[in-house]
Amino acid sequence: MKILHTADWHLGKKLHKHDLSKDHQMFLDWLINLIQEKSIDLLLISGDIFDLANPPIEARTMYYWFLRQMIQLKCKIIVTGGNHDSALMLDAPKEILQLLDIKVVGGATNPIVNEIVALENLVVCAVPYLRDADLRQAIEGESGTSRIENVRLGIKKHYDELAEICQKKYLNVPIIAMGHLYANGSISSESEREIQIGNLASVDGNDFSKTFNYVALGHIHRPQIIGGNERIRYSGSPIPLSFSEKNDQKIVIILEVSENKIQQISEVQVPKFRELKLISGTIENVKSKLIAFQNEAPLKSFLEVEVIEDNFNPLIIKELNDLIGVFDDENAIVLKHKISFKNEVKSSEELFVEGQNLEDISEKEMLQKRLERENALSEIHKEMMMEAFTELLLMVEQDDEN
Ligand SMILES: [Mn+2]
Repeated sequence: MKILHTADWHLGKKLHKHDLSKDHQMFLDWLINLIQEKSIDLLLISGDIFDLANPPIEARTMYYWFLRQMIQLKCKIIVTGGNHDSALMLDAPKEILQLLDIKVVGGATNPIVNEIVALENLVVCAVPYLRDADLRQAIEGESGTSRIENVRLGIKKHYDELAEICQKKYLNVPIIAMGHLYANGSISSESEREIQIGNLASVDGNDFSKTFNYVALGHIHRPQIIGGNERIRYSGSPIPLSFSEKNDQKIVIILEVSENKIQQISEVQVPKFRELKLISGTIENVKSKLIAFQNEAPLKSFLEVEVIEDNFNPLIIKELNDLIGVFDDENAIVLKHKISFKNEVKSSEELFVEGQNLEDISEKEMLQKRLERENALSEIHKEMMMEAFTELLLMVEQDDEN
């Protein structure tokens, strides 16, 4: 039996207002081929299928189109919800999808045993992203040292309960757990939204019971192994979702199961459908680099332009804006541009470099910048405000999703 682990597709995602639907379509076409070629029997998608709780129609169409291809290939699917997904939206068609060998677990289930999928010779604990309310239920009557510790304990307890059920009920079969969470020591990029109290309540690799022969994680967009443990992995997103991922090699993971054991875990590289590139230097450097730019990927490149000059000169700002304004190339699109002057005296009034878009600044960065201007506040007060703000943000986001 062959299992493919992927996560964080973020269908419907836009990068600086530019639609990534072509990137997604190319990935899905490639994935369908791979599943056919390698005769994959089971596909695990560990959360963040969609980028938004209420995704655009095109993204939903793409999702259902893909599910249909899997039915034709006789590949079973297990889909779990991520922090970007609406649990209710994902769950809405689950009854009918179940009939088609597609298991959907949008949000934590009650009873928890509904998260367990028993297949021939394999058991999957399909754990979705656990929201605050799910965790509060889990640890009711118990108290850790802090709210952060409680979140960690709640997650651990959820997995421990599933492990216990599996130990009793399923003997001598490999057991896989899915999850959408922030694991301790993982290296994130700029496109994940912070979860579980600003990532403070991280789960440790050792928190996962030894009962799980493999833990298929989602949430972090860079593929990685957790705590040096080969059996706990993030597949990462299959396409870059921010400029910070421009140099990442994207992958999917294939597990081979035979004789009731996971025999092999291997990575398959996802081809680069689109180049994301930083073009940096003086205005003259940037001009010549833009003219000389060659695109080798099938889709137009996305460029980030950064001009760095020594001395402040408003004419250079104008020159850059004009350059970007008329830049029209069949190879590339400039998605963002900015300029900075090395010798410029930084005052609190010029908090942002010229040309930085508001959408590139996270809510927390904005508050951070604002707090930097508050000389009367102590560092501790600033930290407390930031923590309270982080909690509020999380509440607003979770409200949006439900
Ligand atoms: Mn994600």
